[in-house]
Amino acid sequence: MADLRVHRIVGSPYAGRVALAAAHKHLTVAWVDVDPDDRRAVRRLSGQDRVPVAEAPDGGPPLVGSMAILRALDDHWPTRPLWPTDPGDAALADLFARRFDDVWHGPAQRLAELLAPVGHDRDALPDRWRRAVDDDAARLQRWNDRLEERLLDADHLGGPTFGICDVVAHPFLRHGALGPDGAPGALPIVLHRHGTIDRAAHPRLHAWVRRVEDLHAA
Ligand SMILES: N[C@@H](CCC(=O)N[C@@H](CS)C(=O)NCC(=O)O)C(=O)O
Repeated sequence: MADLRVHRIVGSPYAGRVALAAAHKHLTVAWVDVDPDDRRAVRRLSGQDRVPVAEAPDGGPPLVGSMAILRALDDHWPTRPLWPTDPGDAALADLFARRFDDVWHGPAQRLAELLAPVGHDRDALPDRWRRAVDDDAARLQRWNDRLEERLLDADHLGGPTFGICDVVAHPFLRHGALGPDGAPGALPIVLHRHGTIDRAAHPRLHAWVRRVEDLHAA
């Protein structure tokens, strides 16, 4: 029997966070694949439509959203922790995790909403929206530059060891280095084309994507 039962949409980076954390902790997950167009079972289980949703390991109410699931994983299986043990470092890691979705996923989601309807052809957009695309693409590249700087003196985004910052960021950033990789939807395409992590421009970030990928595959 698996350690954890998680409802997900296949290819979702939020479910990817749970998969990565489980791999790190050597836990097994029974995945329940949700049809994006039919959320009735998720609603019955959790009272809302979004996934991932995990059935709580202690028999409590279901855990809704990647961060709630990751926190519960760390509480229930503290070996190979995700959050740093030092409270100050843990607070900074929390801040990173909470802000990541705003500063990184935000621009990528806006790009996906603008570009998917025109087949990812920026030039098919009116002037004003082309400028918005260029601004958000530049934002993603600036964040890649910052993360590259972060890795100048650390192997992982939160410090010397693998942890929650890597878990939060990797499922999104991996597409910048590895391509859409068969994941459905517009987001992976956008992350690949506009959040590109080029080996020459971002060598440390590129190597970090590979390192974390290998951990997941192990
Ligand atoms: N903040 C949530 C976001 C989850 C999320 O947006 N999930 C998407 C699938 S990738 C979803 O279920 N969207 C449903 C909707 O937008 O109605 C998390 O960290 O898990």
